[in-house]
Amino acid sequence: MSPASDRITNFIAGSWRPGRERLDIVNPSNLDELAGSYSLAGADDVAEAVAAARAAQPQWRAATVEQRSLVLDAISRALFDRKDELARIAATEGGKTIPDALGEITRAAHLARFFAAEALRAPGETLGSVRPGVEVDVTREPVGVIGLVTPWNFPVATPMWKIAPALAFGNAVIWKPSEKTPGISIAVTRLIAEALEAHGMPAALFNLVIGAGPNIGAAVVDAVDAVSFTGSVNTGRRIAVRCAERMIRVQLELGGQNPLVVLGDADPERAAEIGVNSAYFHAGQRCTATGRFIVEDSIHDAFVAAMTERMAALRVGHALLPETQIGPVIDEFQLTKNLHYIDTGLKEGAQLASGGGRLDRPTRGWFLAPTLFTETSNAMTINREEVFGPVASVIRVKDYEEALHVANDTDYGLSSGIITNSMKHARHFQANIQAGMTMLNLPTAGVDYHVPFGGRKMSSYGPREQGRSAIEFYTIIKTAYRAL
Ligand code: UN1
Repeated sequence: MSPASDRITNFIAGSWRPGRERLDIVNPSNLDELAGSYSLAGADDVAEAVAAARAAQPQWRAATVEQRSLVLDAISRALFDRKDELARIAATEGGKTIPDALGEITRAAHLARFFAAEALRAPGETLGSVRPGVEVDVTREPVGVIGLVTPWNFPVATPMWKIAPALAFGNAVIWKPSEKTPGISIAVTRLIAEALEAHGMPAALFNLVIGAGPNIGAAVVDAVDAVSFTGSVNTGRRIAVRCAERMIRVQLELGGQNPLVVLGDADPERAAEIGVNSAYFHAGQRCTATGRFIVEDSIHDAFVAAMTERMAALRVGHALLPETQIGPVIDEFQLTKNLHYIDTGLKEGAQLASGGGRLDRPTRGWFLAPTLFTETSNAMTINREEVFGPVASVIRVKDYEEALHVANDTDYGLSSGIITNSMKHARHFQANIQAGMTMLNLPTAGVDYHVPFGGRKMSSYGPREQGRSAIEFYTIIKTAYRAL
């Protein structure tokens, strides 16, 4: 049940297969070290995976809710039991610090446990009819074979908040993770396949195909019954168009340009502590990270001073060293993109308050200094687009009303936040911010696993993920009328 060699990468129709093209992953904390050697699936692998998943799904659909719950519970336990081994893989290939990786894997284990319980709540209701002698049942059925296309930045938790409800509600899965994090995807697939087989279920219910979006991702989207995607707006839009053409359901979680408002009554030290976590932890590679600090004039200088002091003390380095707080960005593509945004910020007139360039460390890695711009306007490119790196800006505003206006003046609407002690402003902000999630005196990033996750505007499309909302996407309603 385990891949015999490094290069046996894809899990298709219940068995591990070698792919075609070789895929080498370099450790982003040390470019002289290979994190692993893998291989990419081909489009015919996807076709075979979907056929096998389709053939296996009726048995899973017919399983009792307890059987499904037990499989989810076994996945949860395996994640808890193997968290150290998994964290090391995630840190080595993805540049996450070990505490970050452990936090993510623990979150994934809790997600699987949450859906182990949800699987038991046979959803549905019986209603009276408007016609005498008739009853109506509203029941939920699995959708079929779900394609999950997931990113590298949360390579365990984001997939698990799709995989767990997909399986809990009786679907089969084709998983196309980012080809930047194959090692952790293989490790997670192995434990899912083991959990299925240990409970007498076909491992072909769960398939892993590793490859790039344009060929493998597209082949998945063209063959499954529904697609849940987390990633960029451009890719998401292409997937949504294709799903609309095929008239299958689609759920997208895309980017953010998340605002964190700091009002004048806040404690600058507390605001900076929240701000540093919000913008820079995990090298800012979170769709929920703060990109824009929208700061009232009266606290602006004190806030910037507290931020830069804390930023100077941040320990950026090799992800596996215990003292490291912030690891490298994932790869050269991402680093180049981040540096390009920094350059654009400077060209458009922003001032650098901290960071701004690459860092040298004892190992060669993609280390970027946490970067803070000041004197920025909301019209600048760095404040309109999602940077997806350790880069954030301060926008100075005169009062709360202007802060709210600037916060909402964006194409995105994923997360948001405000730091204040004013009940009046806090309540007004939470009621009027155009975002899917909003935080009071908390970082914009860092969410619970048992409540809905998602955004508005260009940040999300389709029903919410996580919590009790997840059932909307992963089941389809049937209305059954009965004359007695
Ligand atoms: C978080 O902020 O805790 O890609 C999670 C992302 C999201 C997860 C954010 N899917 O950053």
